[in-house]
Amino acid sequence: MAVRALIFDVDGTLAETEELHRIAFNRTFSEAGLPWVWDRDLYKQLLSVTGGRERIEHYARQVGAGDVDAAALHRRKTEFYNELMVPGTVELRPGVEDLLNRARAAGLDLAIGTTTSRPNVVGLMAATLGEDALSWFRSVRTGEDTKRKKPDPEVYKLVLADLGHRPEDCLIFEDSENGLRAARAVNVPTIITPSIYTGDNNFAGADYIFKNLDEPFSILKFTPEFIFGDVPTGVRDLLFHG
Ligand code: XBP
Ligand code: MG
Repeated sequence: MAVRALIFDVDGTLAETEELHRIAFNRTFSEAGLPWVWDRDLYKQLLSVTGGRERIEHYARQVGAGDVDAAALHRRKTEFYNELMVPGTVELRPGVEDLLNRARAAGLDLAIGTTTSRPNVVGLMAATLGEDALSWFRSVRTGEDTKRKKPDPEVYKLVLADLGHRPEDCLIFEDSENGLRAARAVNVPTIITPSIYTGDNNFAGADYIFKNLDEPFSILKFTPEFIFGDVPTGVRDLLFHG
């Protein structure tokens, strides 16, 4: 397996950002005078709807408040999110920065394929790796670039078209079932690192499941039929120092 590109999901994969999203949503609702509070249990359910605006629309329909301006609420939420996204607030998940640096040193292409809004990616990069880190990524495709959100594979199709590599020469890193479905739809080998809200997702079909990218053999077997294949040397050398 000649790995040529690493493609990363953002929320839950690069960093545990969903709590910050949840706080930003709640601040938005409070400022707007809406009696909505998304606690962790409710947010876990709502995360099955990808895309913050779509999530607001979905919830508004659920509670019979279909007349809210979801787009305006989502714009404000993105502002709150990036006010919160300052250095020290969020850390990259274990092993992520090290992997990015080793992949760059090995001459691999890096890419991002995410449902989240572009300002959130810019903010996360600046708050964790520094302003110029976004330039490490040859392709950055976000929620604004797609009509359909994960599990639709549109975002990963855009990334693959940007990169020009064969799907089998890439690796996708994801944290959720929706993300895995999108990745499998474009036939790219997928590494799952479950996140705080996705631990009980169905990851059947993932090529590898790791607790974190720096713990190669703390394999969490989520479904009986998940048979952990041996990590090919090429992948292990790339991901886990051989
Ligand atoms: C996760 C999502 C996003 C975030 C909120 O994206 O589904 O909607 O929850 O961000 P990823 P927005 O594909 O990175 O896991 O409010 O900007 O959508
Ligand atoms: Mg994710």
